[in-house]
Amino acid sequence: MKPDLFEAPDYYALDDLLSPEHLLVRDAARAWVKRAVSPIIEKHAQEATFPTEIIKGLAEIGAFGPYIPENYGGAGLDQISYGLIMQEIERGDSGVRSTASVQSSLVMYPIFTYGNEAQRQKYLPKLAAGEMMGCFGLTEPDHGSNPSGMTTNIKDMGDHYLLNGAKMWISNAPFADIAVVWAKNEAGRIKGVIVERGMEGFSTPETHNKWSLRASATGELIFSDVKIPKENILPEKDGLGAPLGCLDSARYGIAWGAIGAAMDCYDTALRYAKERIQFGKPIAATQLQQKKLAEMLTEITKAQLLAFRLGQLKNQGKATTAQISMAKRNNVDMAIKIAREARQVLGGMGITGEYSIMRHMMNLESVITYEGTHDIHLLITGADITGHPAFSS
Ligand code: TGC
Ligand code: FAD
Repeated sequence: MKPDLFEAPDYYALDDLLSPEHLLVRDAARAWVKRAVSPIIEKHAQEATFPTEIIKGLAEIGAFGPYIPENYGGAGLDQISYGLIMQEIERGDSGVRSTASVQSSLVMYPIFTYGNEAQRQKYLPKLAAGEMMGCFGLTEPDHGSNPSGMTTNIKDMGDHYLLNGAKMWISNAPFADIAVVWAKNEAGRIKGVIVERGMEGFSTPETHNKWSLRASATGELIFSDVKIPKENILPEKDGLGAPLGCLDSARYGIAWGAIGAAMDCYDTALRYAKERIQFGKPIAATQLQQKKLAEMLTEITKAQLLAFRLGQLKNQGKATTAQISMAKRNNVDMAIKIAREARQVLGGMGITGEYSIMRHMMNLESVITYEGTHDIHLLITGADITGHPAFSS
């Protein structure tokens, strides 16, 4: 792979709106990605292996629980810093950002928000340090966009629960030490359960043959009469709103993350277009390539402003689920379109692993599907503005 010469576009001087702390956090993450992710990521993607060697570095840049308070091991940062970290990591690879998103928003967030003090003390510091890794099980083979139909269940056996069922498409599952799993109790109420590796009847087979997120480990969670101690139930919230609350946080991070992937594609295409000579001049001097590049930068700039304003609202506790959906949907769609255009700017070279663009493009096919598909986010906006949810008849 070519050396990482990335320079971030900032056409509307967004850096002027960032605090010294935001800039410090962003620049540290940016430098770490150049140093630790760019040199190794293409090989991992080609070989479909998860880069375990970066876990410690992710913890060190504060990517595990950026907004979790410091007394639980988190970085105690605000939501814009969280977004900037996700942007920089996804600039390197969406799969690496996935690992950070899952650990922070889908494992640490529910334990912090819906857990009791003993659960927070037991899990959060280790998760923040990367000494323990987690995954999040909501999706099932027959219930993806519609998680309320889940059949994974817990049965009260007096001094413990019995967990049965299966989850699929679970990021980090093959190596996670714990899983935050959503299951229905006998009353049909959705509860959060912390399942630990090693519990009898719990297995995590890996999902192979992915053409997307190849440097992220994906798997199933299978529960066959798993004995769950009562203290492993998240006590403070139940119902579908509990996992959906986690998704709000993760989707917000993706709205920023996608900008990183798009920036990397744009920057690569711009550099290539200036260097590549055809018909006696750089292709950057042709109107058609300028149209592509100018439109990419316009869309990135709009996405940056959307994410920044959403971050302000999130910091004030005012961001709604529908606003988050709009940003996730818009920014991922923007990124995937830019990846496709940028790939064309590089001609044949665009399909090789010498450049990051094709990897980003394939990764973004997962990003546009997970955490709510492109269609589902449109329907969330539609329901919000019309008052008529159109998910089911
Ligand atoms: P609906 O009737 O709308 O809501 C059910 C209950 O939940 C409440 N609620 C929320 N609460 C907190 N935060 C939110 N964001 C909430 N949204 C809704 C709601 O008020 C209601 O409460 P109550 O008390 O009235 O019961 O639910 P629905 O069944 O109609 O579904 C709505 C829909 C389709 C939008 C939802 O199910 C959905 O978002 N589906 C998409 C599923 C999804 O995003 N799955 C993601 C799985 S995790 C993942 O992909 C990780 S990828 C990780 C990585 O690698 O980065
Ligand atoms: P389906 O729900 O079957 O949807 C198929 C198509 O139908 C989509 O285009 C969808 O938009 C459309 N559709 C569905 N309902 C409607 C409707 N009412 N109206 C119109 N169109 C509709 N899940 C987890 O729980 N944890 C994870 O860590 C996790 N990681 C993932 C990692 C990867 C690489 C991938 C690919 C997925 C991951 N997921 C995870 C699962 C992901 O959230 C689901 O794939 C996603 O929610 C969509 O569910 P589905 O694949 O079952 O598609």
